[in-house]
Amino acid sequence: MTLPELLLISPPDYQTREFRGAQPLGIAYLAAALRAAGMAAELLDANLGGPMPLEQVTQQVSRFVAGVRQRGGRPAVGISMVSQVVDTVAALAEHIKAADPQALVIVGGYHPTFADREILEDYPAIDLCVRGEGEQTIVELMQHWQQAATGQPDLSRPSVSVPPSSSQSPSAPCREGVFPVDWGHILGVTWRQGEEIVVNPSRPNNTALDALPFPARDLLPPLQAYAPYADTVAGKMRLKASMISSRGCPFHCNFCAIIAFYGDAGGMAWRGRSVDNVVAEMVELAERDGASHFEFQDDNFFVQPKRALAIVQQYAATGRDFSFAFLTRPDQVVKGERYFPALRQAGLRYVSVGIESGSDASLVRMVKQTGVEVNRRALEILHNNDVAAQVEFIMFEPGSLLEDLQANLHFIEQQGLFGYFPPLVFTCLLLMPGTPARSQMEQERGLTGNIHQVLPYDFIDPQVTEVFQLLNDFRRRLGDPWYELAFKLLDGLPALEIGLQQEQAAASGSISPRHLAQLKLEFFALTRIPYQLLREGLDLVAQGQSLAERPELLAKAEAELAEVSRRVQLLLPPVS
Ligand code: B12
Ligand code: SF4
Repeated sequence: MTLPELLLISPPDYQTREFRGAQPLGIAYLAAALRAAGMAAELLDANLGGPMPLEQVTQQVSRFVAGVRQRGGRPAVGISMVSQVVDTVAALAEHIKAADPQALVIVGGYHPTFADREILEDYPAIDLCVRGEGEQTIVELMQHWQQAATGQPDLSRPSVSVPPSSSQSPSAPCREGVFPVDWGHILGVTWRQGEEIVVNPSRPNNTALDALPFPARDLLPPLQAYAPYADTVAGKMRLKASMISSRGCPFHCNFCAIIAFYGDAGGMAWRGRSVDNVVAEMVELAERDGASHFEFQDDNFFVQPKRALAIVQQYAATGRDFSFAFLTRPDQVVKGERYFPALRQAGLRYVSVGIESGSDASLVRMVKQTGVEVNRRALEILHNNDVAAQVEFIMFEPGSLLEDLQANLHFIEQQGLFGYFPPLVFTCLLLMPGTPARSQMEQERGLTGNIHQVLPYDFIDPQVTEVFQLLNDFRRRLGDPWYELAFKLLDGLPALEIGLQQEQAAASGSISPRHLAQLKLEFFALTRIPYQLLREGLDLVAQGQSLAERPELLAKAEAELAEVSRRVQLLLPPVS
């Protein structure tokens, strides 16, 4: 195996408050593919334990680049890029080029798939964009990079070159100062040829997912370094492993980037790994890494309920103790109702379910192809089967009217979600690059904006704007202390509960059940605050009052936050 010449980075995300950290599987899949092809890579997860300061990331990158140079190699750095981290990645790329102008800077993932040309136009420090799935592309890129650097013939290069999709002249060296390489034969790559940007044809979606090596998790920090799952059903903390058992989704929600991500390459929208292949990875994760909670991060794990059940039942047949969770849609929960008793029996603890709205009109506008009644049934089925629902919600969307907000809040109240954390009331449809909603707003409203940013829009109903503003003010003024306390309790309570269960088993009760019950009530008192604010704001606006003239609403929320914080401080010491 050659020495590592490539550093793959999952860059720090300073924007997303709810970002809690999990092993970044994208770069781990790339490293595994490289390893299978006889090449090595180093991985850097810059979100472990919170976003790493940029200075620290650049120090690590500088060390890597200098190390490769010392060995006489030519460094390359690959960075994952969702639309949230464009500025950070641009700064990082500039740093890399400043340290070594001939280092190769590659970006891949969602944003480069939708904004490849614009990235190369706007960020000269980035050399290449990889569109779509990256395993085969990164292998071909690194083979070609190494061959080009050493002057050896490139064996990965096809004898007949693939016709480019955009107009371009035959291969010519890259612009000055950058090591000249012709990338014209590699599918799924957008690159610079002199002053021209060349968009190579897309790489078809991988339909043989079983052939992919399992993600190279050994190159990432161990599972112990990430937040565990507090399984209060089994009364134990479990090491949690994320997994991807399938790719793509056959639906078309207009706020989702999945379709454009895989659609660019054409081919099947949804592709699943075989049951045997998924179970083999679970066994490896259990044996090598000690995982006993599996979170299936597939876009939509429940497209084939029979397959989903077969995976967990086959794994259960190995005799291992485990729990699991997955992401899906409410209509699939309803269609797959009969599978839930067996899924629960196998260890299902929670399902992340795309409820999105309590308003049928909003659901239609978001092309969700569900309905409020389906949403209600899905939550009922989960509840009846003792499976927790992780609710995905979009409180505000471009077409929201006051009545849609009323319907949303009514649904939240009816379903016992008043106080749900992370807060449903702050959620807003983001016109992210690659989403049909963004293209629709560009066409219908003539909106234009920087592709590297979420496209701003106005609500059509000015009363909705007023309510939105009130919640934004809450987040701006009180967000930091409110989130800090909420996360402290969210993380602490299940651990305390398990501690209590275990201590009771050992007949020594240093944690009082009364304290725990009080803390749970305080958590609820805390998380209700923004919901209550929305309720009061909505009622006033519906009565025709202006929220700009009601500063006491926020003052009341602030006082409640201070009061809950004070009570929590009094409760925490005896149990911490
Ligand atoms: C798990 C997950 C998370 C986790 C992240 C955990 C982690 N450490 O990775 C959490 C819950 C924290 C999260 C948060 C957010 N997420 Co998220 N998330 C996902 C999810 C469900 C799975 C990601 C995954 O592991 N995929 C599997 C791997 C194998 O695929 P991959 O990462 O895309 O990598 C492949 C290619 O993209 C490519 N590639 C990727 N990086 C690179 C780099 C190079 C150099 C190359 C060559 C190739 C390459 O090759 C890889 C292998 O084929 C995806 C949807 C999905 N199923 O993909 C959404 C998704 C990525 N998330 C999305 C969003 C919007 C967010 C948030 C902004 C949500 C929010 N508003 O808070 C935040 C952003 C945080 C952040 N900076 O990532 C969007 C991205 C859309 C966009 N335009 O960027 C997606 C697509 C969901 C969607 N339906 O739209 N997310
Ligand atoms: S069901 Fe989920 S993954 Fe599928 S298109 Fe809708 S939001 Fe995207």
